[in-house]
Amino acid sequence: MVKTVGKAPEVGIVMGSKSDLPLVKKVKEVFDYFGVTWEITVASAHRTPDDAARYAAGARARGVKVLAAAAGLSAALPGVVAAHTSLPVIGIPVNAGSLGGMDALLSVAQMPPGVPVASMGIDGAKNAALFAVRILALARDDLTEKLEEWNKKEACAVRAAREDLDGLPLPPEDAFR
Ligand code: RP5
Repeated sequence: MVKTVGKAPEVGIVMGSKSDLPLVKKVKEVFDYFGVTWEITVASAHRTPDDAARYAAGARARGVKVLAAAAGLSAALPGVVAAHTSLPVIGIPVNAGSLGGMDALLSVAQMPPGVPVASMGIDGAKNAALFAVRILALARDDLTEKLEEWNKKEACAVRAAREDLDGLPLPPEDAFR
C-alpha cells in the first residue's frame, strides 16, 4: 500500500527495497521545509516489475507532478519508472554493495536516448528532493521564494564556517568582495 503524506502528493518516491529507506528518508527535511506533499513506496524493477510499471504509469492521473526512484546495485528502477511515464523522473543511485554505488550510478545515468532520468550523485537523496522542489517551483512563485531563502541559509552556513578556522592564516574578508 502506498503511504500518503498529505492530501494530493506532488512528489512520488519509489525505492527498490526497504533497505534504501535510511538514505531516502533524508528527503523529509527538505519537503517539510518547503511544504511539499509526497508519498513513498517500495517496488522493485527486478522482483516486482509489474508493480513498478503500474505505479509509474498511474502517477500522473493521480496528480503526482514529479517522480523519484532510488535503487542500488544494478539499479534499473529509475529507468523502468521513466519508461512508463511522461512525468520527470529523478534517479537516486544508492550505495548498496561492493562497488560503492558506482554500479548504481552508471545504471541510473547511462539511460538510452529517449528515456531521460535526471541522475543525482551516489546517495543524493537530499539533492533529489531539492531538484523536485525546483521543478515544482516552475509553476509556483511561493516555492521560488523559499528556494531563494534556502540558498541564502546555505550561503550563511558556509560564511559562518570561516569563523571556525581559529589559529589558521585567513584571508581578509574583502578577499571575497
Ligand atoms: C536494489 O538492491 C535495492 O534498491 C537496494 O538498494 C539493493 C538491495 O536490495 P535488498 O537486498 O535490500 O532487497 O534493488
